[in-house]
Amino acid sequence: MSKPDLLLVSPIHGPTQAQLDADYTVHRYWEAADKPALLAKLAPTCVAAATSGGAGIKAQVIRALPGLKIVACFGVGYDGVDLAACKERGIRVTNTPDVLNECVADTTWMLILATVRRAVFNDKYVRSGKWLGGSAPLTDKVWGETLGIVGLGRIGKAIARRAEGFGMQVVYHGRHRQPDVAYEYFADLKAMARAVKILVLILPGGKATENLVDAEVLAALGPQGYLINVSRGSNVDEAAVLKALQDKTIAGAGLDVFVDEPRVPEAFFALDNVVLQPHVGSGTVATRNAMGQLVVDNLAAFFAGRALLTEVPETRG
Ligand code: NAP
Ligand code: 8YV
Repeated sequence: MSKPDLLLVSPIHGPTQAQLDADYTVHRYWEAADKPALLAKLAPTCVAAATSGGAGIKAQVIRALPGLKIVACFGVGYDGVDLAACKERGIRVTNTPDVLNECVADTTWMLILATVRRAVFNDKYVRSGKWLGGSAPLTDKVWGETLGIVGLGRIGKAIARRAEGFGMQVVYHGRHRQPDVAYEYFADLKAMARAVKILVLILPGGKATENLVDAEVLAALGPQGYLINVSRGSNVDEAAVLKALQDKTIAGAGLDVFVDEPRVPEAFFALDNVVLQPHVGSGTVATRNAMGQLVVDNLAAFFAGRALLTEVPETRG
């Protein structure tokens, strides 16, 4: 029996691609020299696509595949998917929630500690022999400070739980106050930025949250404050973050995500008050395998006519 076609829009986790290759005839969109010709060839038969949540799938690709019925995203965020185009056509979208919560929270804490306690600066201090000339400068502290979380969802709550071990006061901002949460809620992001030492972003990307952290929020965070972004680069005004670091109008930043990944503005490289990571929030072997398994299982459920495991709320019936 011939295997069903699957359009793989962007590269994803290697072992997951190998699993998909075993079960489907996979067409790698990003590698196709003639993309319109590939889509025209697949139009009569292709009902399924897989992609990373950030790269997603554009309306123009969706329109070219009239039989498309499912888009399986590798990633909990699916800001790259044109949801309006999917909803219009009744195309179902899945993502990979929950299985990555704890590793993304660990990464966030790695960035908080590395940024505030200057782990990268101090590593260079030892390697360059500067220690022989005297002790490294003292740093700010993490323990006992106030942590503001923008997006107290599945991952935000895992970050908050870890803060309890650091004796910190946790506060949060989102569109809604959560009645079952004891942490203080700020409806106003600027007011929260003024109140915290460390501001963590772990909310979805996309148009609704674009440039949420702008120059005004950074000014409110102030010269004693640290910004940690593990959400999406688009959630911050990247030029404003760079300027705030250069002018030291914020104390520092830990950044896992960028506007035009993997291209990072080189001006960041010259600064020792920022710690940079290559979008590795979920990047452990175990977590990426679990995310990949969800992609595989959602597609298998779809083709077997079973309920999808993790469909995004916007396309659920
Ligand atoms: P989630 O459970 O859906 O939580 C999202 C939170 O964001 C909710 O508390 C929501 O609260 C808040 N939110 C949504 N829209 C908002 C807005 N316009 N303004 C302020 N707050 C808003 O999602 P999750 O599973 O924790 O994942 C969160 C995000 O983390 C993902 O979408 C992805 O972008 C990012 N992520 C990054 C990595 C990485 O590798 N760096 C890994 C995984 C996830 P309200 O509804 O009350 O606003
Ligand atoms: C990426 C992420 O999926 O889950 C998300 O939303 O940002 C990450 O886990 C991962 O980098 C692969 O694209």
